[in-house]
Amino acid sequence: MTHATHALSDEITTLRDAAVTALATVESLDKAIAWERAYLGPKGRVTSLLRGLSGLAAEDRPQAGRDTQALRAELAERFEAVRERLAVAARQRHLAEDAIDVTLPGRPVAIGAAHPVSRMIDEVIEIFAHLGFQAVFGPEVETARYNFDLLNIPANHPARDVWDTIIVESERDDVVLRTHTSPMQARTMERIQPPVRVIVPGRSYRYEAQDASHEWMFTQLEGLAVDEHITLADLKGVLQEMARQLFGPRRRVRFRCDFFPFVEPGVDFAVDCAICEGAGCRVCKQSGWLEMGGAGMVHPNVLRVVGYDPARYTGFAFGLGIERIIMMKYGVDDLRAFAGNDLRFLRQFARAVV
Ligand code: FA5
Repeated sequence: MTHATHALSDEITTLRDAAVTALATVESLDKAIAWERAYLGPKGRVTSLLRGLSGLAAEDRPQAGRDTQALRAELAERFEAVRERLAVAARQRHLAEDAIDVTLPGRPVAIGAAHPVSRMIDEVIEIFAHLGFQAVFGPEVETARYNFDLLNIPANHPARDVWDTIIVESERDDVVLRTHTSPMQARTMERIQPPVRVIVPGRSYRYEAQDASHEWMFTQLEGLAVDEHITLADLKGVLQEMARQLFGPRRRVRFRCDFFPFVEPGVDFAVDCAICEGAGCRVCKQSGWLEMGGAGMVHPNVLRVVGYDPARYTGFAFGLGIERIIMMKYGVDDLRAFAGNDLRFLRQFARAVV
């Protein structure tokens, strides 16, 4: 063995040790490939060694060639083993990360919920359905004829001022946003003959300053029943039943005289406060009663203009504020919250709609 082959064999041993040590620390596929490039690639250290063999004496070359090729083969084999191990580990990690743990609770999905006003409309529709009333809906943009004239409120009559009306700009000067749901009284009676039993939930608009109990847009519930022999006692019974269903079994209804041009007699009605059982509290402002709306026996003129015979038919009508019901039921003290779009308020009523 010549001096040159000795030196080469040392170099092979050193290179082998370095390569094996470096490979032992490789922990990722990227690093393994970098290692392969450093030792076995075209510019790698083993390749350079092979190239250097041409400088050896001819008799030394075959052995040196075999040794270097053996080193190359060994390192390639070791690299392949490491690469395979890392590839398997990476695949398993991937699988584990992607795996679905079916025992985990699902991620909550944000779905909408019905607005408290919509929910209360559904609730009253249900209550009145059991009392034989059908829900009907009418236009929010109305003519003065339905909003006023057919309700026994002629033009220039001072009673018109009671409803601060928002007038809709149009070619005609008699288009308004309905100030109440009462225009549906005439619209319904024009369409059908008695017996009539309808409720009308819907938005109403008034040119009104906003405060804790007034909005320019609010929701009313109208009720209308026309038949032979209907009396004020029927009105009271229906409203009392509604109050019981909404606020609890012991509720009572109070009527006091009031004036609305389309009823005679007219009343305002209140329900005794469910929160304090009539003793007086913050919600009923210490009165024991909660004002709900107006009502009365349908005025003969209102029956007459739609072609009903007031000598044969009588009826009752009522109108109340839906927001007001919700305020009483849940102790909400500011009506502006309903159209305020504050999710913290709305979420208190949210029951997921599925
Ligand atoms: C009326 O609107 C009559 N149409 C009710 C009626 C119908 C009487 C049938 C007789 C027969 P009034 O203006 O009082 O009446 O309104 C009735 C209810 O609507 C009020 O008690 C209140 O609960 C609600 N309401 C009226 N104005 C507003 C407002 N600006 N904001 C919120 N709620 C209101």
